[in-house]
Amino acid sequence: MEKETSRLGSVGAPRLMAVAILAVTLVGAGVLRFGGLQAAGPGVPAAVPAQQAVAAQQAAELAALAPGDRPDGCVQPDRRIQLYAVELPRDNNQIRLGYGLTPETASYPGPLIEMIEGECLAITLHNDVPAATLEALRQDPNHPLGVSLHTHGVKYTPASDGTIHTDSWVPPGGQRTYIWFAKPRNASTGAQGTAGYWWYHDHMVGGPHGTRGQGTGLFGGLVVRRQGDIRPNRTYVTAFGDLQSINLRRGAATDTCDPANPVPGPTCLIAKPGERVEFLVIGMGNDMHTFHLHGHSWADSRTGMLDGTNKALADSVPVIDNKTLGPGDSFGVTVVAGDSVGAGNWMLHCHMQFHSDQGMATMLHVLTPDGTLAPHSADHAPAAADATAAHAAHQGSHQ
Ligand SMILES: [Cu+2]
Repeated sequence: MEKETSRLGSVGAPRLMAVAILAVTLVGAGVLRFGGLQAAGPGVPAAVPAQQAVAAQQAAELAALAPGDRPDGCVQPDRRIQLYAVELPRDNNQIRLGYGLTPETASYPGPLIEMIEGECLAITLHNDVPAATLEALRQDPNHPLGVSLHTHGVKYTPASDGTIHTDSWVPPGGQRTYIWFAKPRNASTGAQGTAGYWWYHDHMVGGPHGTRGQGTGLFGGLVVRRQGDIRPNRTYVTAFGDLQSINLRRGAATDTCDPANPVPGPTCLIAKPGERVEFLVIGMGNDMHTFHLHGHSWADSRTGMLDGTNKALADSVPVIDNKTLGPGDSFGVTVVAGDSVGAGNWMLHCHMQFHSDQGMATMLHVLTPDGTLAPHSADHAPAAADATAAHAAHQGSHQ
């Protein structure tokens, strides 16, 4: 408990620097990546000319954007990152795509993008997905082949909408810059700002709504924070989707932690006792779900943990351990891992019972002091093969 107290005691002071946060994303794994131009450091002289050329090209590209391509209040992007859409290895012969800050680090879900209110972000999307793959995913032979980047929650103009009807998509081999503005709250006008938990996704692959893009992996989480928000130690994105999936996986495939040497990632949700663990929960596809986590509860707030000792505030925000999620919804959940209960394996699942029965379940592993998983005996979910069979049976009942 001593460790936890000191950790929590230190969070009262704002941790965000006044400068725009770097292109740092913390993807479930807690891995820090530096995106965009910052990635290539001055210690690599050979890369500098190329880097300068890219910077010059991007500066020209941004300068060419009409003023109307920037939302009101976003004078210049404070920060820019590169985002790559790529094809990933198949999963049970299913095509998998992913976004990454580099082509090599693409994943599903894609990188967590963090913004702070007031910040303007330029994201250059590169379409590295082979045309043949996009063709295989196409639902209508007349639909153009391309990918896009569409987001929720923040401000953008039609040029950054990422849809076919605004012609803001990217053909194979192409690139396009999207501009997002995390507009701050304005108490005098009543504008509520953009702080909160959002998601981004393709809106192009397959057909005009990007249904096949999301369904094959082109999605990720977006968090807009405020100065002074209590920062998490780790963030995991959990997208609940069709086929009883969490991040497009179900059953045993949702949890591949090595008990002796667990490596955090989309299929290995781990935390040390006392860490603030943030889940960005996304509803994809067509079904309703619920997000339920055993042994933990959270304040159902807009931007995470509540700060301070304001009783009226604390009492106005419900504390819950289960939350309903519809298609397109997103919210955030921040818990103190193992609070009062220590190391253990805590089920995280959809509480629509037939969904969890069919494999919509994984675990938050609160680690032992030696960094391993606490022992647990029975499997929490059916094997993937069983889940597939159960799913097939369920889908059959819907035909
Ligand atoms: Cu569900």
